[in-house]
Amino acid sequence: MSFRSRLACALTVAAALLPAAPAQAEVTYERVLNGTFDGGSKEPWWSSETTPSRVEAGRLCAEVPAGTVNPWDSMIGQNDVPLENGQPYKLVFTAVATKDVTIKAIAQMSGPPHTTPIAGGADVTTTPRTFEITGTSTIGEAKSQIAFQMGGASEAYTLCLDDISFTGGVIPPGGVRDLGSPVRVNQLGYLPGGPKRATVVTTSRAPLPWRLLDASGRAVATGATRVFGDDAMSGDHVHTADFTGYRARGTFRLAVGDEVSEPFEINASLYGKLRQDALAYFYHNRSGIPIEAGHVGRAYARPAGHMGVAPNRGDLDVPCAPGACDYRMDVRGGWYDAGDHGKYVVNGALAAWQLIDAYEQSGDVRLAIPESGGRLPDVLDEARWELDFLLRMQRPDGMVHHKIHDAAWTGLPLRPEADAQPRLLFPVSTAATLNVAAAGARCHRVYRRFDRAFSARCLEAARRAWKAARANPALFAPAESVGGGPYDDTKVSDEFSWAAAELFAATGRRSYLKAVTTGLTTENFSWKDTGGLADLALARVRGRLGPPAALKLTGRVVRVAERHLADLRAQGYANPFLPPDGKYVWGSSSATANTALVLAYAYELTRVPKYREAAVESLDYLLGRNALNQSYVTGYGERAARNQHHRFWAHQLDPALPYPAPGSLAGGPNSGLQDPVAQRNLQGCAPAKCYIDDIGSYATNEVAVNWNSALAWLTAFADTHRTDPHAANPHAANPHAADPRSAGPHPIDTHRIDPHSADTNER
Ligand code: 9MR
Ligand code: 9MR
Repeated sequence: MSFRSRLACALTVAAALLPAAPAQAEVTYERVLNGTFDGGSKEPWWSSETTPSRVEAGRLCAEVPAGTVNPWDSMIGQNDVPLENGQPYKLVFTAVATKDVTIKAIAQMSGPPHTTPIAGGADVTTTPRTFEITGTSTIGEAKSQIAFQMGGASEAYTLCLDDISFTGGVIPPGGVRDLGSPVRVNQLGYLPGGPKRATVVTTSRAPLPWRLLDASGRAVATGATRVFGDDAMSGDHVHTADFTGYRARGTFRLAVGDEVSEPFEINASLYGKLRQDALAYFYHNRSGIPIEAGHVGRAYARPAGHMGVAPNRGDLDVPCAPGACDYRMDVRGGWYDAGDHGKYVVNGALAAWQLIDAYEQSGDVRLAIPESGGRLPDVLDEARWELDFLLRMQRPDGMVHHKIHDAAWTGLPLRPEADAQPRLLFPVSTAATLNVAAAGARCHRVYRRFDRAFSARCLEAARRAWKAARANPALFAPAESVGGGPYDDTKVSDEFSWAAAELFAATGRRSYLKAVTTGLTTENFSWKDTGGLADLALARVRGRLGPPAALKLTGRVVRVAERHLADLRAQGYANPFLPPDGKYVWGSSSATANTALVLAYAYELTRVPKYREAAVESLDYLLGRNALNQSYVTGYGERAARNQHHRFWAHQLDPALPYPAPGSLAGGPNSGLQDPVAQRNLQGCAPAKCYIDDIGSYATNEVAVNWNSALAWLTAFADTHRTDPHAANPHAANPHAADPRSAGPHPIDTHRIDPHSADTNER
């Protein structure tokens, strides 16, 4: 029932922008979602509290009670169905019941006065019949309701509905979107010593003049666009404008004809704050510790979540899910995965790994966290919060539990400390165990110089995990999951390989190196595919590989980077992520950031400037130079996401709650449209446009630890490579610098550098 509130939708139908309504619609728009119940889900259909319903054999079946009075006392319905005044509609459905009954099928206003422009009766029998009800709407309401009314029955019966379709209207689903200026820029800005390009949406087949305007509106540079042509992922015809040569600081806009971009900065310290905010995300989302106003400000402060204070059941003594095991574990702490309150080892380990790797790559940066100023660098303090949790998920035999989350899905909004659901520990898995082996080994190598005891614990856990995974190589987390995400994965050769590479990097033992069977490919890496991380782990200890193997490794990274560079250049919006099947994935923003990370690695290994430039230019896409003129990062850019799917940062649903904290990366366009808000509003979207800034769209607009770790990594890289590449980095004095085949001394090999000296920021 509470879908009413959950599906609050940000897009309003912009009637004024529509072409004059034709007498007859030229396209038939389906207005209901999930009318066939084929996937087994009933979302977003609801039924009255009196009328329990479920999906059964691909139909929605409801128990209609006896003894209610009004037709609307027993209903099945769907909300947020648009009605346009003057347009004809057709409601079609198949129904069957356990006895002959007459029900009402209607399209109506969902609130008072419940105007009902379309209504009809249906004589339902014990054999399925298909009904068709037509009518013309007399109201224009973007959020009307389809309902089947069964109240007033004298005897209880079961009613089943299937193949429900409601067609009509001329406004495309989701309305006409206002995408703002066709001149698309990085809305945060550009580094003086970095690439500066914009993308212009235009039908023009000839170059157009552009003007770079300073804060007073004066043109400080001019040039002509380059006609790019049709951009496949967005469906836009675009030009690019290149003002890389302009290096002065300030606030600017780019103008093409009368069209002016959002404002942006040219500034060398551009990424300093974002780098910190992207990392602050992790403290904000810690479980098991109060989030203090002193660190985050009053709006974001909250009591500790899941520490056993009612109504929380707490993570201090969590039982196994039925059948999983017969013990309880203390699995407090860690970070919440995303908008939900689950804690998942595979994703958590990847995010912790990425923060540690960011530290190795870019050094430390000051964070507003309770541990700041202690013996660990701040970034490692934050990663340790998760590492401690990961170690708690390990059993004495070395195997690691896959995840811990609520027994049933909770609704939104919900503060962590108010989550009353029982928490459950799910079975151990090979993948989770190997993730702990990998993260544990990395922890050992990087934390050793700061905290030997902790580092030793990490290595011991990693070795124990490795042995346990070898003994149990095929324990897989299932794809079905209630109350939390599945993070299912049935191919673990890649996890074995990554863990082996990290264990080699940590210990230098060749037997681990022999177990590395995967390398970096153009598919990069994700929580599910960690094969490429083996190469990234080895790259950090290249000096230990010996020149031939080091050379081969560089070759692999460069080959993959070349492909990403080509993909970036082949796209009008300069995104290094180009899915081979043309479909944007769940969390595509992180795919962009992690693809850029590979470009950054190629730069570190070769010092060839084009890789650094491409990595930095990738940030343009995330920060507004894209098909939707959308910054996917909260608080950064005039048109920044601010309604990400999050149970506490749920301002869109409850004004007393805060917006997502600045520096939070939205999942981004996702061709899959797996949530009702995306389905309602984005039907037929071009891949790069399948995104909506609505809290209900978890498939396009959630946040997640593994996505923010990617943003943190990339912004730290951009921040430390802000100026001229060969002057900026203290390690750039490599005589073989520009030679990609060079296996000479290299900063990426941490055995040769002091991580602190890589820090060009404060500390
Ligand atoms: O809030 C959940 C989000 O974190 C997950 O990524 C998503 C997919 O598993 O599911 C969200 O929860 C929804 C659930 O799947 C179905 N009922 C509505 C829940 C809240 O929108
Ligand atoms: O990031 C995950 C994505 O790769 C999967 O396709 C999707 C569906 O299983 O789940 C995503 O992870 C979500 C997790 O299941 C629950 N917490 C929120 C995560 C981000 O949406």
